[in-house]
Amino acid sequence: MTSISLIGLGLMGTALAESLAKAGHKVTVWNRTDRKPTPEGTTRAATAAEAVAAAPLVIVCVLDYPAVHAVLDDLDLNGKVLVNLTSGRPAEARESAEWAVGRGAEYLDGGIMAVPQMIGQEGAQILYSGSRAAFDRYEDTFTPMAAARFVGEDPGLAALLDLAMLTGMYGQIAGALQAMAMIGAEGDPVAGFTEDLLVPWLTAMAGLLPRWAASIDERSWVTDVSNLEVNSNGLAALERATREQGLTGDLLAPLRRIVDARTARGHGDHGLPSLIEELHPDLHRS
Ligand code: FVH
Repeated sequence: MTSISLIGLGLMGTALAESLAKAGHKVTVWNRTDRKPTPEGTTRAATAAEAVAAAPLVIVCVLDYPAVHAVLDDLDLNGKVLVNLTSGRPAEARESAEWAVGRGAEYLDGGIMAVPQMIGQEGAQILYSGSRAAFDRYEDTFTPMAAARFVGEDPGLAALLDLAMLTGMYGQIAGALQAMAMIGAEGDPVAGFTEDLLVPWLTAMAGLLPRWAASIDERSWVTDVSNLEVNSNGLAALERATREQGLTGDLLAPLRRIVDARTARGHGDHGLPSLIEELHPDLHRS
C-alpha cells in the first residue's frame, strides 16, 4: 500500500482517485472548491498544503498547467515525487519539470490516453516521461489507474505523444463528420452507414499508416497507391458534391489546399505522405 495525494477532483481526477483507493492505496484528495464529492475510500484534506504533506507521491490532475502552478507554487515539494497528469504542451511539461526539480522534487509528466470511464479498465493507458527512477519506484502503484508506459527522460515527451495522438484523432473525427454529413444530408440514417461501411473502411485505411511512416522516414515520395494529382481530382469532386448537397466542405478544405499547392508546384506524381514537407519548414526540400 502506498500513500498517495491526489490534487483535482474533476471527472478525471475523481476516476483516478477511485481506482487507486480501490486498489488498496491510502489516498488523500484535495479540490479547489467543495463542489465535487469525496471519492469513495479516500480522505479529503482541508488544504492543498495538507494534501501534499500527507504523502511522498503527489498526483495532480487539474484543468491546465496554470491551475497546477496556482495550487502548487507556494507549497513545499521537497522530497516528493510529483506526477502531473494534467494535459498540456511539451514546453509546459519541460518548464514544470525544471520548476519541480528546483524545489527538490522528482518529476513525471503524464499523458492520459483514456476517458474517465476507461480508468481502471483494460485499454486505458498513461504515458509517463521524466524521472526514470521515480517511474520505476511507482510503476506498480500507477497500474490500477491504467497501463503505465514510460516513454523517455525528456519530460516533454508524454505531452508530445499525447498531442500527436490527439491530432490523429481529430483528423479522423473531421473526416468522419464530413462523411456522416453527406449521408445525413440525403435524409438517410447515419448509424447504418457508419457501422457497415465507414468504420471498416477507416480501419482498413489505418492499416496503411505504417507504410506512410516508412516513406516519411526514408523521404521517399514514390507511390504505388495513389498520387497527388489523383487525390487533387478526388478532393475537388468531393468538395463539389458536398456543395451540391448544400453542405460546407470546411473540415476538408485545408487538406485540398495543400494537395493542390504541391501538385501545382510539379509534384503531382508524389504520394500523400509527401504532404509532410508542406507542414514542416525543415522537411521542405522540393
Ligand atoms: N476528461 C477527459 O476525458 C480527459 C482525458 C484526457 C486527459 N484529460 C485532462 O485531464 C485534466 C482534468 O480533466 P477533467 O476531465 O478532470 O476536467 P474537469 O472535470 O473540468 O475538472 C477540472 C479540475 O481542475 C480544477 N481546476 C480548474 N482550475 C483550477 C485552478 N485555477 N486552481 C485549482 N484547480 C483548478 C477544477 O477544480 P474545481 O473547479 O472543481 O474547483 C477541477 O478539479 C485536464 O488537463 C484534461 O485535459 C481529461
